[in-house]
Amino acid sequence: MTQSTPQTMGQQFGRRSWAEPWKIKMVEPLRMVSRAEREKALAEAGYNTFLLRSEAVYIDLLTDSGTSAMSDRQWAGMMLGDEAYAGSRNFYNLENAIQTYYGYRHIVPTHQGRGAEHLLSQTTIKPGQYVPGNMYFTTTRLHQEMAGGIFVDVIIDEAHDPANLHPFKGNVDLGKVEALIQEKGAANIAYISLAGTVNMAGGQPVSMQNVRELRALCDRHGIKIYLDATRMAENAYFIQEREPGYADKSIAAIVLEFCSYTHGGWMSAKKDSLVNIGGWLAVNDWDLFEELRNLVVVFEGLHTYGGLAGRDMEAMAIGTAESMQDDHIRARIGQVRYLGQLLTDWGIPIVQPVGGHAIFVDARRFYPHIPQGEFPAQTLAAQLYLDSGIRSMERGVVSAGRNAKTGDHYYPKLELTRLTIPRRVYTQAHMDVVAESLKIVYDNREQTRGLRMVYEPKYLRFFQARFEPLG
Ligand code: PLI
Repeated sequence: MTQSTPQTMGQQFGRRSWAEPWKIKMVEPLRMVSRAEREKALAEAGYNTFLLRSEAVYIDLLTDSGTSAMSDRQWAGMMLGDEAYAGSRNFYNLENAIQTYYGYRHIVPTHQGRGAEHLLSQTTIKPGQYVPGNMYFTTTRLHQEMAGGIFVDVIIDEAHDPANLHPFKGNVDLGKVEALIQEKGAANIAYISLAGTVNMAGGQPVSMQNVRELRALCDRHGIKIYLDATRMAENAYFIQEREPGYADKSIAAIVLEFCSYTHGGWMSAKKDSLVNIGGWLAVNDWDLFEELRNLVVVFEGLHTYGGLAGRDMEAMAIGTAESMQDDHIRARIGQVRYLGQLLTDWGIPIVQPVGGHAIFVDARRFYPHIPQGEFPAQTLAAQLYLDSGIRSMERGVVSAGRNAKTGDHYYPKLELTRLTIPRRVYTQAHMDVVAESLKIVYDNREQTRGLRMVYEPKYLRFFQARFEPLG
């Protein structure tokens, strides 16, 4: 798969730059927002960056979801949309791309990742069953719980320590899975919910050895593994870089091998696959596919469009192929690391090693004087916006939500503020601005006070909760 490009030639000649394998053809102007405007906008948004209007944002690092710049080829694909209600040719192109790059047999398109999570949860979880996963993700766990499942975190302990330098902090602790099987019985485990690069742990990867061993363990007990493949191409980069035997394998070959150890997977194509909307669910088992294909028409749309326009499926098919190009991933992770290195050099506490899609600032160490109940990571996101109009996101106690049974806050060990880098959107100079602003906020940390939550929605509260400053 690796073609001879300036990137790979650069490697041969000993150059180290991760420079992007593309140039810019169209630009979208950014607006600088004044301090007075930022103060007003933040207060109106209840100190929640999700509630800011994007017009009030200068550099938007809220998420890498649906925020990618599409390529000229993807835009050309949009013009080839076959908007037939049934049997659109774009669906077959998408099906072919998923079968080629992820290796799964039967494909169901969905409008985005959580649509797929909904269908998978409803068809595979019986109420009261356990769903072990390598750390929770917000929408994933909620859909599992709404289907009656009980999420159990089986990620290795190192993942909960922001300073631990384990190269595969997304790995499943096989001992924890074994213990759960012994305690609850294999029949009471719905499936293993495995994520490639673990978002909430800081974009941390899973090794090939780990998934291989997990599969062997699951086979002994007849348990299925379903993969959240949302950032699996990024996971493959870390395997290529860090795992013995994979340095000469392409990203595409690594993804294919990894997926072969799982029974199916789902995707928020808004991340790796470089589109603004779209997702899918794919399984190898025909009977499960039959159920999914039936259920998708209830919630998403016919099984050949799943809530998407034909043009969206075409852009997704093309984006899937582009996401597997070695040069693309190298530049993608290179940019994230560039920002991470600046912050590390300036002594700002971030999750190490730097992961795939974002820099996660360790808000506990950033604001040691703000207790977790006063939302240090939410506070940091608010302060960064106030300083420069840069939008980030809380990934701590607010995102973790409440235990559905007891009603108590979950208090995760990780209290993080995420600076998420959209794909192919911002430049190295933008990364410099982000680092400079964070440094100013860090220098002023001692004067900063926390927040109080004044409105809390029932589901996924981080999206719409409102806060007021303390003190
Ligand atoms: O936002 P969706 O519904 O397309 O996908 C949900 C979803 C599933 N899995 C993982 C690992 C995600 O990161 C994810 C969505 N993530 C968002 C929106 C994010 O900002 O990270």
